[in-house]
Amino acid sequence: MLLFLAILALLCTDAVAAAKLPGPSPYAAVDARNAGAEFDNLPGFTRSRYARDHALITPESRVYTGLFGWQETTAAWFVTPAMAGGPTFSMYQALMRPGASSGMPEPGTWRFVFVMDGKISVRDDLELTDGGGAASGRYNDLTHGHFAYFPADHRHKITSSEGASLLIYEKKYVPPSGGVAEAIGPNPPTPRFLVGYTDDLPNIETPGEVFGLKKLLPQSLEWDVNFHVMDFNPGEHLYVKEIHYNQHGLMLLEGKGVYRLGDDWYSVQAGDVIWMAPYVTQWYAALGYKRSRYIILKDTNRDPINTYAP
Ligand code: UGY
Ligand code: MN
Repeated sequence: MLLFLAILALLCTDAVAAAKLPGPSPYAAVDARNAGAEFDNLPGFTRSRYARDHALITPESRVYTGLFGWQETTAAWFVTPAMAGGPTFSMYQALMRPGASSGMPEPGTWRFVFVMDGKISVRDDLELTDGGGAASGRYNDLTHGHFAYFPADHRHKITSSEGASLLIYEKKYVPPSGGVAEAIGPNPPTPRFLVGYTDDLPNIETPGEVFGLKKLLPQSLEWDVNFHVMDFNPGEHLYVKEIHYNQHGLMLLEGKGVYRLGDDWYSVQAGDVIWMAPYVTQWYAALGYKRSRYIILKDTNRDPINTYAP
């Protein structure tokens, strides 16, 4: 009996070792299955999907175009008000070549920049030609995980001497009114130019949920938006099967998993972008072997009757 168990153990060890060999594997069926998961160059195939109340935009669907006012930069737009469900924000990737510089957003529109790759400098101590904004500063060497918020009509410049990939969100600022204005009181502050680094921020409480949460902007009422960075270990998932009025623009920064959007279920991985309209059912489960991390826009601090029926 002991001899039998010893032989069995040896066979099992050999099988595991064989499965890990770098060369052609005896487990041809397993290899074929894995190769079949690499879809990106299958002619005409894409995981992207555009629906009435959500969209999944995967990397092979990105279309690059010039960006007005920017130098040496191309952009792929992910989310815009042109979408059928009427998002009230834009979300795009800006690819800055070495020596690139930014232009300004549309009037009345704030801009939030998250550095994906490469290095940028930002400054708002430019000569002010429109009378708006306060002179404050220059920040150099912003790399992955750094972010900057530029209030509406606040003159600024983003430059990159060696090139960078940026995730950018823009939205017309909705000032406080009604009950929010009353809560803030007279002479309300306005959102300010700020620069930060994601992993410098503490995780905040998420009662009833398991994921790690960082909010990149202050939570005070002058801000009409926040950006959440959410971390899940493999196997962790949203407990709430969320339905809410807020819209979302999400980029999966790390990991992979399954996203439920409405009645559809999607396999997603780092690099994928998701747009969620108000009220779309949403749920995520992280899978694979590494942490999932995503960044997500959430409109906040405003009565929806002001934001959606102005
Ligand atoms: O805050 C949120 O609405 C967030 N938990 N939603 C999401 O992750 N889909
Ligand atoms: Mn949500």
